[in-house]
Amino acid sequence: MISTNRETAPQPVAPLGAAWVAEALRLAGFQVRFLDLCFVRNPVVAVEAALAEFAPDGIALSVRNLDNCNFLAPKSYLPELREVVRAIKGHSDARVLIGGAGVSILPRQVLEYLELDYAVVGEGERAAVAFFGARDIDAAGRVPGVVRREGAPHRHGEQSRAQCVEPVAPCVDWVMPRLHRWIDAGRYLAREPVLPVQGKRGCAHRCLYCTYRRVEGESWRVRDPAAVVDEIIESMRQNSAGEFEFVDSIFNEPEGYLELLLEEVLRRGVKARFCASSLSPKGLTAQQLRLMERAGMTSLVITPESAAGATLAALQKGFDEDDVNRAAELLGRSRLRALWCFLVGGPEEDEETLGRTVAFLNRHVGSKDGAFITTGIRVYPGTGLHRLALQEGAVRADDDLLMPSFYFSPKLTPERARALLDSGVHHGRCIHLTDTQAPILGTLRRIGTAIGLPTPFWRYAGFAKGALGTWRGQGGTPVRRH
Ligand code: B12
Ligand code: SF4
Repeated sequence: MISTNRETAPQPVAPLGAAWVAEALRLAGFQVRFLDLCFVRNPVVAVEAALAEFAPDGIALSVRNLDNCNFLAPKSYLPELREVVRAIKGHSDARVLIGGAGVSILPRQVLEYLELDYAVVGEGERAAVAFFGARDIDAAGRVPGVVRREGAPHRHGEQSRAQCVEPVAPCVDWVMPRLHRWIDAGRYLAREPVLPVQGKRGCAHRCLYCTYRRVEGESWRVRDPAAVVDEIIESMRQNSAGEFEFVDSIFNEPEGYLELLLEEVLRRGVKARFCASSLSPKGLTAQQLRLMERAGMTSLVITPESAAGATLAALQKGFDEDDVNRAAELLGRSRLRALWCFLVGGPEEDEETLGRTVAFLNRHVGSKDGAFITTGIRVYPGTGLHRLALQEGAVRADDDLLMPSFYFSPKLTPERARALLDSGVHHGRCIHLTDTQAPILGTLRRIGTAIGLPTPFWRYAGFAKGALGTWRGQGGTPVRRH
């Protein structure tokens, strides 16, 4: 298993998905070696050395990110990945399978670009076991969830699976990912003392721009809370981790699950800190926030994306301005630190709607909180946003969208949006996506971790602004491809 992700901004993230698939392969009886490319100096050299040492029969490539989704400073990770794939092909005849979130979103395009034959869409545990266990490459290519590149070897007359991009059958029998077995968790913990944990997969909503359903599936599938807590306790012991981030698509859905999970944390007396990478404003209650505090949650990321009704409706978020304001009132009265995420420049965004978001930022992002601003929205095939972007001429019909393409409302410009935010928001608690890519932040994170600064690190954004002074400006110009 090769985890190919080398991005370290906004922070290096432990390869939980790759570890999960590796563990499933191990439990199925394969002898598995894990190569994490995140911190290696030269990925091609590292891969060649590992191939020489281990000589695998099968190679699983995990690709989390395709690009940085940054309209103002876009960067694709695929050219570097292609070098890695070429090194693999040059040194090994092993059966290769590629998977991961990035691959699940654009499987055919990724296969074409990398000149690989087989990819998995969605969860990898079952598909990888079946693929590597298949008696021949023909049978491997027919495993549910596996997508085949056009022209890849297959039996005469058999229907090509290149068009079949349905996610693999739901993973009902969850295994435990056991990060400690696969990665050097200490290297991640030295940069931010938090490890990821996933309590559920899927999302039943259909927001206009979103790809998560492609990666995780279209319905909620929750893990037994006891198993999630077992994993946390084991990770505290094995990795010496004290804080965990729930990376579920939405932490407070489906209804009732967060209560079961956090009650289990309390029942087992787990003394850890927790945060969550995505909460919906919809249906949030004061009781839930109190339970989160009691269970050890100290911060959360909440993702309204806009505070204006018209933009929320156009993004098909399934909640309105009142829901956002009500959630803000509740969070404002709690001890939890909230990072409010906004996508600026969505459909229907204009000076009026952005003005409502600016007013929200001034009113509700208090001294314990922060706001994270992303300008422009990455367009992916098959989404409602793609259809809209085609109608409005924001992307060309022949663009396969593998290289980053973005939507930005025709009623505003990114420069004007930034000017409105800079002049309208009366505090320094807004973090822009481009700011998080400043290399100096890596050093600040390491220092923060070494001296034991309390998390979340985004709370120090105001202090880091000086260090960012020289960096800002390098990534301020939007890139329009069409
Ligand atoms: C939580 C999250 C974050 C958190 C991570 C917190 C943490 N402590 O880990 C934060 C906010 C930090 C973050 C940052 C970024 N993220 Co993010 N993130 C996610 C999210 C919501 C969940 C990721 C996760 O951990 N899932 C849980 C694990 C278990 O699932 P998994 O990795 O997908 O693995 C499963 C399958 O993919 C598959 N699989 C994985 N590997 C393999 C290998 C093989 C061979 C096979 C067969 C299968 C397989 O099986 C696994 C188990 O079922 C996803 C969206 C999503 N729903 O997937 C986006 C997502 C992965 N992020 C994305 C991006 C772009 C980023 C950033 C680059 C954004 C930025 N510019 O800052 C950074 C990069 C950070 C980095 N260093 O890599 C994109 C990637 C797509 C793309 N366009 O490239 C996604 C898909 C969101 C999106 N826009 O659609 N992210
Ligand atoms: S944006 Fe969030 S709520 Fe909407 S479909 Fe995606 S994961 Fe679900």
